[in-house]
Amino acid sequence: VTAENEMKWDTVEPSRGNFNFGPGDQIANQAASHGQKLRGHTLVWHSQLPGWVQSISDANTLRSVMNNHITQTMAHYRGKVYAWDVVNEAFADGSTQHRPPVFQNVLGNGFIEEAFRTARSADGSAKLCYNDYNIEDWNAAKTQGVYSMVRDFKSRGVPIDCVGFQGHFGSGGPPSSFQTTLSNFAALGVDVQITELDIAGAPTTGYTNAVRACMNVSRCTGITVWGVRDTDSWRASSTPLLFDGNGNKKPAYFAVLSALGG
Ligand code: 9MR
Repeated sequence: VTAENEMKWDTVEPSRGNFNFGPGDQIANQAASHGQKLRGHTLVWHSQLPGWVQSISDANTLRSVMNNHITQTMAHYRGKVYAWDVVNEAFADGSTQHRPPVFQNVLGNGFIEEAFRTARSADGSAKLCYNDYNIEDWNAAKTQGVYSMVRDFKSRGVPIDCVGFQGHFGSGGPPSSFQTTLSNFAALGVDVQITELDIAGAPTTGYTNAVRACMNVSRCTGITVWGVRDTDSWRASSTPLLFDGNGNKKPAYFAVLSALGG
């Protein structure tokens, strides 16, 4: 289970030092009472970031605000969240570079490393993941940028345990190189997961290909769909999920079940 919005910065720390874990706790409690594993989403992200953080221009202030947010949030969910998206979507589209605002602009290239180091100190048991979209195609610049970062982190002992591939696909499903991408990242010594899967029109072939790519890579340790019913999806008009608006199983549901081995 992943909280779609309830563990994001704007909900968790709407003003400096005032933490609101109520909405996230509801999800955590629901997951715990059903024996479901919980992913934490997300600690450091440029979006759904409150204005008071976006307007910080002093590096020392932003560094301490970022580290405090990570530390307090991970401490609250210690033992409940098995894996955290420590940093989400930090790379710019079509590029090997980080996107500018606000962490990169104010803290520079080292902010991702700092976030992961802080996260390891805050919770030594949770898996620490980098999560992004449009990094499924091995030939994309953004994929190569993230790959270089993970390789660098592993070579220097910066703590990172997993990479999340969001998997928001068009009707064609995953790119043909997706399995290659997953296995190349896994070979660096991290787990890989599909973290936010949805496919426009929910084609059975696209879902089957996404599940197979993960099943074929031994370090691919999870597949999460980004919502249950089409009507609740962030892209509802694309009907991208496994259940329709009435909660009925769609053909893609049965395709996924069969790709998982029944
Ligand atoms: O599904 C989320 C939607 O309800 C929010 O309005 C939106 C706001 O940014 O975020 C959506 O979730 C995003 C996720 O947190 C990160 N990857 C992309 C997801 C879809 O936009």
